[in-house]
Amino acid sequence: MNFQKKFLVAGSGISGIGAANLLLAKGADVIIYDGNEKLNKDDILNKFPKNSKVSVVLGELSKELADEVDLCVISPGIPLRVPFVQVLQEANVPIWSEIELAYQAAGGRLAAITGTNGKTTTTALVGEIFKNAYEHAFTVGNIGIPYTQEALNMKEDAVTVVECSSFQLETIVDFKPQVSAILNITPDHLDRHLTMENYEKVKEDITKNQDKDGTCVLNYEDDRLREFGKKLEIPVIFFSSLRKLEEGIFLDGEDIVLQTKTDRIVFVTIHELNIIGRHNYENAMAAIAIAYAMGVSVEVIQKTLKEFKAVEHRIEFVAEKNGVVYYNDSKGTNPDAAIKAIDAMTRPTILIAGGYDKGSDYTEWIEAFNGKVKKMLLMGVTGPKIEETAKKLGFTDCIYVESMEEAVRVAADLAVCGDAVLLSPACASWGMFKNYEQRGHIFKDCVNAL
Ligand code: UMA
Repeated sequence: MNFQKKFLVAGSGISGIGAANLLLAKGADVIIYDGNEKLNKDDILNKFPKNSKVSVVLGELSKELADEVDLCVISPGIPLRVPFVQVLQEANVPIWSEIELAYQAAGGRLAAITGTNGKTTTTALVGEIFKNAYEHAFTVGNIGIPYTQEALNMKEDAVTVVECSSFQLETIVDFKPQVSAILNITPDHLDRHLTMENYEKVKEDITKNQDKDGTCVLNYEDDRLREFGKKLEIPVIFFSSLRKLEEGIFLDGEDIVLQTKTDRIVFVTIHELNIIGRHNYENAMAAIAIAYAMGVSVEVIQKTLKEFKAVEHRIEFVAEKNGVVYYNDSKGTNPDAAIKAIDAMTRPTILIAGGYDKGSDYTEWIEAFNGKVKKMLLMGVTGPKIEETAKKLGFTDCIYVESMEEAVRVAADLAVCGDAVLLSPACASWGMFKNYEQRGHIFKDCVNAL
């Protein structure tokens, strides 16, 4: 692609900085735009080498500036309906996702993973398999390392796995992985995508440029994905944790088995894995299917599966204090993810929940408490909405807390030997914390300080 253009990079978070650095390295002119006028321009400029061809614009975006730029690379956290995007659209400026820019600049082969839940664990596992299989392997995307940050290091022999959020997929153009995967689709981010149909369509777009040389890995137990897979005109590998498939990857008793037209390969038994819960067996199956479709040997996949440990912030064991076990599931940012954490609990549980309002419905999550949750400590703006739903379902043991410090202190006071304390908010962290990682770290610090 031709980089001798004027690019507007929207957002000065890690994606924006990654995108701007890539463009500068290619000789482009870059304007970084951020809607937050309280940011300090020099702080942003200091992230680049001196005399870089980069300038910073904060606050409102003028029509004159929009007329000057050839292309906008947008950070995932920016919704398309904000006014400055409309100014750009009126000026006919193409808008590219940050992952589109990285894709255009990178070499080598690519696997891309999306889904409402499990995508970080699956991406991390595929990344480990690639690391064990290839000399130049990369793990990037929503997992926390911007794809643009590494794209120029990806030469023709590179093998990359990218975790894709719906936010990132919304503005792809030619993005074309060899192997794509959609793990599941349940309600999330409806404040941004507005309807389930929009959200599903954006996720399914991960396959939109793939052809018969590519493969798509899909969850057979997700009704919509099953139907989607049957209509896809590219090879599909289904996985299922609930039934044996004629062809595909599934649980056969305690074995994870791949059945092809000609072969039956037993990859691992679930007891050999270090990740627990049915959702994690699904993540392992998806990872096996992706790696197998990318051509990794059975032996390398098997070895990595046995070594791989749970990812931070996902039902992560923190500590045992006075017979009470503390788990950090800060990545439980929507009801469906939080149900998986509740399901994995084997002790009476004090639950810390609540946060930013993404427009989720909490009914199924509270129903999943199933007598296991003794008390729920609520924080953030969703507290009253959660309490209201809980009351309707007959759960009345709610206590409001103002901070994570207070939540952990109250939980420790209430817990008795044999209980679990679980941070699994069912909500995003925004508003109280920078991100779910910060929320999880603060929780762990508070627990360790008890
Ligand atoms: N901004 C605007 N206008 C807006 C909104 C934001 O100018 O309307 C600016 C902010 O002022 C800020 C910048 O945009 O300066 C932030 O950009 P960003 O929100 O895209 O954040 P990044 O730091 O670039 O991180 C992003 C992802 N964040 C989001 O999608 C919200 C990270 O995913 C991802 O790890 C990173 O790119 C690298 O790819 C986080 C996330 O919460 C973990 N993802 C969601 C999830 O997993 O559910 C989708």
